[in-house]
Amino acid sequence: MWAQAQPNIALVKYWGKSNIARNLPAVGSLSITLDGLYSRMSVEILDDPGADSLTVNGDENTELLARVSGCIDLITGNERGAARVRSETNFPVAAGLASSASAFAALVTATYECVGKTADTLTKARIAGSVSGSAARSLYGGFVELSAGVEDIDVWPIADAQDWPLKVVVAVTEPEPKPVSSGEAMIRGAETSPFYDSWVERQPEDLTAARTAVENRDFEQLAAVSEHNCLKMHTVMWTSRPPIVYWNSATLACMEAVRELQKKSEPVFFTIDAGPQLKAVCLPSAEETVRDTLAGIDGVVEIHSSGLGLGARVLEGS
Ligand code: 2P0
Repeated sequence: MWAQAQPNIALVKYWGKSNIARNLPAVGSLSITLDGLYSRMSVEILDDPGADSLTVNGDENTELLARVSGCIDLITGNERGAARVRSETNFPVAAGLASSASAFAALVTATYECVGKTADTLTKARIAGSVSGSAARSLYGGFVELSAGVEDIDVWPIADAQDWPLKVVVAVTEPEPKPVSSGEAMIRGAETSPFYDSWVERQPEDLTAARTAVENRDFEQLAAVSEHNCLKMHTVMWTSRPPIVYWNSATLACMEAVRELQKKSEPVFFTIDAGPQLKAVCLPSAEETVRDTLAGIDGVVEIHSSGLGLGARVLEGS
């Protein structure tokens, strides 16, 4: 039995933790769940205790194993048999493409199914989010908002994928894993960037602007607030000590290309996460032009095009 979840791309970003031990985000966020990329997870729990194992696309993976085991324990308790976990993805992992979001959303869904327990989506989202903050959003499809409470997060969908069928073109400029994990980078930013406090303080106004833009299907407003929020997050990263710069020259060339398309009135904007890949969000009418333009840039090694999709789910009959 397999469960599937897709990555989500935050337009208003999660960056910073209010409680590191519980992995509670310091700010709310707003994202879109993709449909073209996926993580699939299969969980089997043996009768006998022993070491858990994890394979990712057929290869043994020890790096993620502790987080995977801990995540399963949150659902089953730790007095359980050894878990055999298999993961399949159709995109590069740990390279700023939100692979941990889709992986942990799929893992929580697969684990509940495996042990025959039921829970509502918010409960699953909170468990996924306690392991990887962004994973909470991949439990839901379409447009998703997460609010950062003092005790726990709240997550809910604000529009379905088909309500506003945006497209996302991902330009991969470096498929290798990133040098600094987002978790570590966030903690460094909170401790050292002079802009961190104002980042946290100003987040509610960006969330309101983005939510209103989604409600009104106002692409220009969504573009303006998303680019602004992305650049503010990267400002916190750049001004951390030591600095964290995930971009490379191709990332900048992609950004410039998006600016040029905007000058020609193409409905497109960019966002960039904790990695050097650029995500161009556009209306369907611009998808082909955006894809062709980004594919032609030196240093772009892969292009993925995607619509918006559903939240995490069990793949029936698998
Ligand atoms: C986001 N990112 O909102 C932001 C934008 C990256 C940049 O959420 O530490 O891997 O495991 O909770 O979930 C990446 O964060 O971080 C992330 P942890 P996660 O999508």
